[in-house]
Amino acid sequence: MAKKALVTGILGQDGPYLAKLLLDKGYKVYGLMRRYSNPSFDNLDYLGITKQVEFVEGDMADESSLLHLIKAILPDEVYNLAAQSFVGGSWQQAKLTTEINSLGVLYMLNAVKLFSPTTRYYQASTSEMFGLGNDDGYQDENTNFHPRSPYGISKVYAYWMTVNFRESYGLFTANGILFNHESPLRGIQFVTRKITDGVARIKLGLADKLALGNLDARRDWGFAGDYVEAMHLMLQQDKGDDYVVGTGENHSVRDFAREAFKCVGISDFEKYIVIDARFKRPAEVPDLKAKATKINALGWKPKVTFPELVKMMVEADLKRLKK
Ligand code: GDR
Repeated sequence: MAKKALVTGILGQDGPYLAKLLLDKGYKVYGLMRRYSNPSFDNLDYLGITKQVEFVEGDMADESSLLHLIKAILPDEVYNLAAQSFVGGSWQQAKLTTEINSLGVLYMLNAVKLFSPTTRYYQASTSEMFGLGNDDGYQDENTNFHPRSPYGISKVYAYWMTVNFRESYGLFTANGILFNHESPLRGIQFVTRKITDGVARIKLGLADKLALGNLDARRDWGFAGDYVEAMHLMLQQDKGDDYVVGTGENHSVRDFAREAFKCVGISDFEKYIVIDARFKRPAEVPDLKAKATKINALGWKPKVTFPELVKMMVEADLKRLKK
């Protein structure tokens, strides 16, 4: 019988890539959806899989909906990708961020424990938990957490709850501590997509400036399509565990912009950038770089390089805007 996977965050960036991977492997994929008046299936459509996903209604903030769904589906695997995932917005919406990213995880784990304790559970943890974690120049599974935003704090709670359900009740749970991962499906408010969209607009004469915040922040950027393979791999192991996932290379926001402008033949790129304080954060995470040897040892490696990723995103935005 086909394995059943419940994917939350199905309309986001990672949900569609993961759903595609699981469908290709023969899974039946259930996608958790909130009750929207106007949901956007664009990202699933982009990968051509909207019709293959079975949508189920529920909300991470509504425990009873999750209890009901887990009981009804009895999934082999749950991938919890649902989140208020925008770090920059989490200061303004700290409570909502906590309800979805922290309590939602508690509700989901509880539903699994009560109704489907053999389900394998994946938690979308994040490098934002490290924050100012150490100054070794990289972060791995042993790095301490010092989150710098309500978002990062909400994810630390979820991380530990995921560990605790493993240790307390013997559930198979895994934390994927993913560093930044991008794609043409990335939301427009995140810096990479904001840059590639802005560069495409400037190239096509639709804009003349690109407003950004801190250009010096450094991130370890990989391709989302590669990272969903790591998620699946974690749940195929003998026991649940926690893994850092990243490329081991980092670049500044300025580097990303330079590379993106280079893709459209613009080298004097800084003249198009204006610094807008609204895009700076009350507390910044200055520098993240993964040491992913643990997941590498399971056979996972990123395939798309930094220049390939930037080019893929710029080209997708050019194509979209030309339409
Ligand atoms: P991040 O991603 O906060 O790392 O979290 P984001 O792309 O928003 O910011 C990356 C860095 O760029 C700086 N920056 C700007 N950011 C945005 N959004 N807009 C700007 O104009 C801008 N200018 C500079 C930021 O200050 C920051 O340093 C992402 C999310 O997907 C999380 O959900 C996920 O957990 C982590 O990646 C891993």
